[in-house]
Amino acid sequence: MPARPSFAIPDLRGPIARPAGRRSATPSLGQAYRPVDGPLVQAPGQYVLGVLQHGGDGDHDGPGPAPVVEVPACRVAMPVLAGAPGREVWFTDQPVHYGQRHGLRYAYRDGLMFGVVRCPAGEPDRAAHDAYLDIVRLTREHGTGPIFRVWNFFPDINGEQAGLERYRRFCLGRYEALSAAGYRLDADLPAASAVGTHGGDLWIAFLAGRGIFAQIENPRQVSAFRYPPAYGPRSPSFSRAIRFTTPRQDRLFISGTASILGHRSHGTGDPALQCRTTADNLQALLAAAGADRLDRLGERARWKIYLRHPRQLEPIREQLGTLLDPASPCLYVAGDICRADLLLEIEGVVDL
Ligand code: 3EB
Repeated sequence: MPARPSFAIPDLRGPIARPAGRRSATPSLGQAYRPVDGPLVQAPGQYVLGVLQHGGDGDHDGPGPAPVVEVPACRVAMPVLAGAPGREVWFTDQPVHYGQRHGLRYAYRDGLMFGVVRCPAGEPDRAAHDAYLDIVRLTREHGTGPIFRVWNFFPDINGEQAGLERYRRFCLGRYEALSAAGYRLDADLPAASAVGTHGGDLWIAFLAGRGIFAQIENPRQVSAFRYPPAYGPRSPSFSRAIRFTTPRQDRLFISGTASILGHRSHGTGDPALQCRTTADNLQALLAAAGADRLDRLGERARWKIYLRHPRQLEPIREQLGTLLDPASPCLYVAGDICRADLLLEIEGVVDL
């Protein structure tokens, strides 16, 4: 296994947040699952930051054209299975500036940024490395705060490439980039999801902003950034959850959460046990954040559930129906979890 990547690593050390000249309160941040064939926002006074669009069946971009040309949109080949509509929209309450730079598309307003990068997925280590450096560069140029939420999508995530699983290659490139950029690899890490698609490019979407950040780890799980080397030459660079507080709101961004206890996968081959363990893990994380119980969050929580085997949808959906609050919107999509023995993963946003 290569302990070092084959590419040169520039020195990008510097402050995580470089304040812009003019400082104003970070705008509000909203999220909703919206129909693919409808308008992006529900109400006047909502301005779209970006879109995560699921759908498609191996087609590179999913169904239909990009939502609106200038809106940063991640369009991943990840079929929508059930529940809420398959277009996740992030919006704010102030008009935003849309731009393109370093191969990224982004929306920016007063310290808050949503951006999307797309690049060929042939070498996930190199792609992740370059993409993360570009993201850090862009956020620093704009004086946003740190990256606090990231979604990583690419095909054949469990495939082996020159003796190393593609997910582990991805982790290697991400780690080296964030480390070169001066991120502390146990303290400054965003909440994240990393899920395999059914084809197409590597897509990364991110949110960065100014505010107060609290890293929340899961008492039932070894922090991913401390996983032992048996899981790959560089550990996965993410926090279990980030609490993002601004004068306007208080929100918990929950990383993709799966059936892992300590650092080990639990319930291999047993979807019911993996469901229960995942829900218990979410419950422990919510408790650590001082949030309400999983089954009482109502519309304050929105969940996305990634399923490795679409044929397991019905039993899993039935079981999660008893563990999650039925009033919390849930979107079920097909995606490969980044450990071959995991069958599902759940991410979420909770308003505190
Ligand atoms: C885990 O807990 C399951 O590499 O960004 C979940 C969320 C997982 C994010 C990532 C990986 C990532 O290790 C996998």
